[in-house]
Amino acid sequence: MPMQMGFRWYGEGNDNISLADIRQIPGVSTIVWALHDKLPGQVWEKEEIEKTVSVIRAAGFNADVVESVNVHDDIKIGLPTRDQYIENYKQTIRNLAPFGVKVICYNFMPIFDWTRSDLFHPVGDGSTALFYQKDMIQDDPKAMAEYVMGFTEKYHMSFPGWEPERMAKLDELFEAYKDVTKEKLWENLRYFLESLMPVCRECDIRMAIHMDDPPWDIFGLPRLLVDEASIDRFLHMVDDPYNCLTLCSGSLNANPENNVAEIVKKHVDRIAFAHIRNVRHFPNGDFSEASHRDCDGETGILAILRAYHDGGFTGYIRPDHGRHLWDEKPGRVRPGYGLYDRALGIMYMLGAWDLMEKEKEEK
Ligand code: CS2
Ligand code: MN
Repeated sequence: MPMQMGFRWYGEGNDNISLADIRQIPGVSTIVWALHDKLPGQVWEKEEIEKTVSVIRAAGFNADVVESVNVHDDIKIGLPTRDQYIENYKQTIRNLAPFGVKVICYNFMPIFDWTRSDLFHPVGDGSTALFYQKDMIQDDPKAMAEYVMGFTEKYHMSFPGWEPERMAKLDELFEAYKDVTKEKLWENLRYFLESLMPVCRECDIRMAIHMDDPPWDIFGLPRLLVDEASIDRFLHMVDDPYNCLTLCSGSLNANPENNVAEIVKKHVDRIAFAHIRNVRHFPNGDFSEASHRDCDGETGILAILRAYHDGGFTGYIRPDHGRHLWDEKPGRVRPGYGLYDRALGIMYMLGAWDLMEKEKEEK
């Protein structure tokens, strides 16, 4: 089974990009999807799943990867109510299985998903990209949340992990997390995964945790999946072939100390889903997202692709955030998820991959 190329799609009426557009990108087999109107903790019903999957299949793709089934805060906090939410999560896994879903991507970040200070920062060539200005993300989560939520309101888009229902209760959420130390959060993650593993085995669905983005504590909230040591810890903690990673190169390499290619070499068997994103670092700790071309950032895209290839990777891979190009202005594109740069990224990845395959055949 070769590696399979995916493309994240937000669904009909929720994404300016159509499946017909995606069909024209060479080599894409898999649509990475989700039911974006579901709140964390709700069961995904079979009829709802069927609706989206049938649209994806009719366009000639498989729907093997879901990103994400988001985890309810009560599970992360470790409240007694978590057991009901874990039961709901199991039911969602069971409901996804008959539709051929093989991988569920999720994250275990308290309160916020990816965090940036600017969603449309000039890259220098006329395009824009997501940007992180370190001194703007220090101690005031409200300012950052208002910026992101202001954007979502203005352009009528909501971002997964930034549900307005949750963001409206920021004070309460911070209060609820106040005693959740890093060790508690690890314990709560273990509890969650150990409960799910039997169902995952029965359904042949791998749980694939996404790296924390950025990979350090923000606003006093602990973050777990941040480097090689924490990834080792995670995989040992629940040492099960169904407990896997979504290895996001750009999230990890926001810390330039993280050598992503080395981590791929070490854990290729436990990576169910590869996110390829390139990052450009600035000396003051700021970073910008970049094109997938190796020399446009410092993440080591070619070394990473080589590590997947030579490691015999047979999982799913997708371009992660790209820049916004040409007519992709605010309001016309989901930040990080335009059509053009991700399509270019795919061609870059497949170019490198095809060449490595050729070299292997000739040997
Ligand atoms: C992001 C995240 O890096 C990424 O892929 O866009 O929002 C990611 O989808 C979630 O953290 C996964 O749960
Ligand atoms: Mn990612």
